[in-house]
Parts: sequence; structure tokens; C-alpha cells
Amino acid sequence: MSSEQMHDAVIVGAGFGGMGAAIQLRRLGYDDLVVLEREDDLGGTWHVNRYPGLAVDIPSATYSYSFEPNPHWSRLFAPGAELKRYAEHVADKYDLRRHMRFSVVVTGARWDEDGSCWVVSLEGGDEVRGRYLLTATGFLSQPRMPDIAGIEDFAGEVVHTTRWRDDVDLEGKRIGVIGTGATAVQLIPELARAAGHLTVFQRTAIYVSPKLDGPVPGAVRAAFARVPLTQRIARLVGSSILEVMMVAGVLHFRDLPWANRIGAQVCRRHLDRQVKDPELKAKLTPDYDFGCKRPTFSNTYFPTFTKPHVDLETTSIDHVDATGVVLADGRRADIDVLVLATGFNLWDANFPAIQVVGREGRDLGKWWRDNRFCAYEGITVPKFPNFLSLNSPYSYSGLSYFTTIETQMAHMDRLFRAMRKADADVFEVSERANQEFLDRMTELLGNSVFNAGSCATARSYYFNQHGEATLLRPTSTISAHREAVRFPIGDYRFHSTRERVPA
Ligand code: NA7
Repeated sequence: MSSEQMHDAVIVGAGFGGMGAAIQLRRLGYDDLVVLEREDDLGGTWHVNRYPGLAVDIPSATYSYSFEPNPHWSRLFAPGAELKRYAEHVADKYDLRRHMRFSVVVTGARWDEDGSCWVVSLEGGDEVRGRYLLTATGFLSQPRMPDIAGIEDFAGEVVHTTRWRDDVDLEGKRIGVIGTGATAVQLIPELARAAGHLTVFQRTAIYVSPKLDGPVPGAVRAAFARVPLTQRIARLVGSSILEVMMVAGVLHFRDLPWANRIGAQVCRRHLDRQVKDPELKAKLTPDYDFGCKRPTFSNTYFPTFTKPHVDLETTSIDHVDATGVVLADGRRADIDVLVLATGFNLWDANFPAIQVVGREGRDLGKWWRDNRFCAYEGITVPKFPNFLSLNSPYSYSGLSYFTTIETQMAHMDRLFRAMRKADADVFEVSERANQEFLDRMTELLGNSVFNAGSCATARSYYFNQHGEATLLRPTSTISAHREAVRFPIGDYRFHSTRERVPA
């Protein structure tokens, strides 16, 4: 790739977010797109994650593009490999592969004021230019390596869940797992099946609710394929349940505390039914309010801890040595394979995932950290013309990522059409609009479990380093979508690369 190339748009990331953005840009008539992806294939999370037990944690009919339903999901919660195949299907159907370049690591991007374009730097020194820059680098894409002393001294295998290796022999081995987030909840029952002994190191307990999962009968799949309306109804039901959980149970915590309590009780009863030992039950019971961190679904997680060869260790880890994990009280667990289910670093390594420098040298990561994390409508930032930051503070709306993707596609549609109507090709959101949006989100957060509930011990990735829950948009998805199709055009300034035009 030479530095001479100038594209309509450069998209960073070939996951579902990047593909949705590419589909939208194509609909708007931009065809010279380049999608840069650091991995060797498309699919984002669903390409990277391959650990045993991987499945979607949202009902599949809801976790897909509404305009591209998949009638072939084998289960209500489809396994990860099906999501990867769905991503490939979308890429083929919408002819996106020709835009994609794999194993290309983007190191940064800066706005070139004279050329009114983005200059995107690649590892190795090459540059790519685009009129528009879209970062679709994911929320959960920068793995967190735990800051535990001595991991590098461990003589056995160490595997992070995002770098799963099928060649690591688990059969009959002494396995240690650090972490009890949603990933661990899926993985632990699978590891217990293979392990000779399994020790789970838990720092914070997680809310787990029953999983209404099962195979989708052939007749239902056939109905979905023949009469797409039936699947749209299934999607609506799934989305509505998630929406009620989110809006009533989490966002309106102050007004509707009983809704939150129902969520917590469903999980507690599930634990009561599955675990009888009071000591074990106490260890598995969260000490923070429901919704402070992402709850998950499983029918096999709690029972795993009742098996004789599985230990749940809640004493904190002091360090790791060559043969195992040493706890703060001096006890040790000897292990052969150490699995790091330690999640992702959102607030240091992400937001943004690459260095982005806009007008007047404004560095996005530094600006967010020196001020407050915010993107207007979760997508644009003042002093960053022609830039759509798809994984931004306040962008995640609802519980299915596809809701966010499609809301952002709607925002793009309105924005680009308004810009072109103004005979312009450059857009920039105003500082005023950004500040007003931030003020509004801050006020709404006051009603949510994040501010009004008890979240101090949750250690939730929803919170940034300043203790603000700036990841999720504290509105309903319906309101987010309504704003995406109706936001005041005056919140943006437009100009043409030929001459300035009034907004
Ligand atoms: P999460 O939800 O961030 O979970 C990571 C887990 O790892 C969590 O239990 C952490 O405990 C634990 N962790 C991280 N660092 C340490 C150290 N140093 N010591 C002990 N324990 C540690 O990531 P997941 O991958 O499980 O899930 C991510 C999302 O994927 C999920 O929300 C779904 O949307 C899909 P902590 O809670 O910080 O005490």
C-alpha cells in the first residue's frame, strides 16, 4: 500500500461494527472504501474468541442485523462459530471483502487540514488517506493481562481467553482460571469436564440468571426462512425483554428499585436452586446491586462448583510462581495450565484504540482523559472533522451490540445526507452540542443503578478511571434511535473542501 492512495473512507476494524458502517457508506454511494483489520480475517470478537463454550450471550434472533436476519441459528443462544459464519455470510452478501485488508495494524490517524482528509498510519510505515475515518475497533478488543506478579515465571501453559490454543492439552490436567466474568461463566463448565482438578480464582462474584436456551427446532427454522415476519416477531420479543431489563432494572433504578430487585432475585433463586452449601453460596453471591456490571446467563456455571474436583478460591492472589498460584494467606494451588479469563482494558488501552489527532493537534485519548469521556450521540467529537468513532463513550445502547450498530448507521444516514444537501463534504460536531449531550447523559445517569445504586465493589468495566459510568448510553434504545434520525442538523457545521458554506 503506498501513501498516495486516497479513499472515500477508511474504516478500522472488520467486525460487525465496521461491516455495518461499510454497508451504510455503500448505501450512501461511497464505494471507494478500505477496511483495515489487524487480525487475519473478518468477524472481530467472533474471529478472535474461540475458547470452549463460546456462545452469544444475547438471544440470537436479536444479536444480528435487523436487515439481514439469519433463520439458521441452531440454538436460541448460538455458539460462537455460527456468529463467525454469519459474519462471513454478511461480508459476502454485501460484497465487503473486496474492501478489506487483513493483518494490517493501524498505529494512528491524524487530520490533515490542508488536504481535508485523514492520514492513517500503518505499522511498517505506510500511510492510507481517506476523506472520512471510521473507527470500529470494538469495546472488548484490548485484552487485559492481569497485573499479578510472577506470571512470566510460570513454567506451565498460560492462555488468555482471547488467544485460545487448541494445542494446549487440558485432559486430566490441574487447571487454574483467573476471572469470573461472562467469558469465564461460559468457559468454566467446559474446563471442568476436561480437568483433573480445576481451581477458579474469583475476585468479584457475578450475577447469573437461568438461560432459556435450547436447539431451535427444524420446523421453526423453516418458518423463519419461509416467513421472515415470524423471526421478526421473535426478535421483537427478545429485544423487548432485554429493553425492559435494561431500562427498568438498570437505568431507572431510582424510580423503579423493585424492577432491579426482581433481576437480583431471579439470579439469587437460581443460585439457591443450584447450590445447597451455604458457604459456597455465600462466595457466589454478589455484594453489589444487580446491573452494576454485566450479568450473564448460564445453567451450568453454579453446579460446576459443587463437583468434587472443582475449587472456588476467593482469597486474593499474591503471586504466581513456576508451579502454581500463591494466595495472600500463604496457601498455594499447584497447576499445570493457567487460564486468564481477565477480560479487556477499555479505559486505558481503548477509547480510542489507536492514537487519533484532530484539528489543532487535539489528541482524542488525551482530551478524553484530561476532560471527560464523551462523544456526541456516542459517535462524533468536536475538532475531529469527518470522524466517526463507533466505539465511544455513551455509544453502547441496550444490550445487543446490533442495536448500537444500527442506531449509528441511522445517524450516519442523516448526517451524510444533510452534509451533501449543504453541498459540503466536511462535517464537524460543535463543542456546544457535545457539551449539551454530555450534560444530558450525566443527568440521566443520576437515575441509574450506576449512580444511585451500590456499585463500589462491582469493579465493573462500565466505569472509567474517574468512577463515571460512561460506557452505556443511559437512555432507552428507542430514544437513541429516535435521536439518530432526528438530531438537530445545526449541531454540526459543514463546509466544502472548495469553499466554506454556512451550516
Ligand atoms: P470481564 O467481564 O471484564 O471479566 C474479567 C474477570 O477477570 C473479572 O472477574 C475480573 O475480576 C477478573 N480479573 C481481571 N483482572 C484480575 C486480576 N488481576 N486478579 C483477579 N481477577 C482479575 O471480561 P469477560 O471476558 O469475562 O467478559 C467481557 C464481556 O464479553 C462480557 O461482559 C460480555 O458482554 C461478553 P473483577 O471483576 O475485576 O474483580
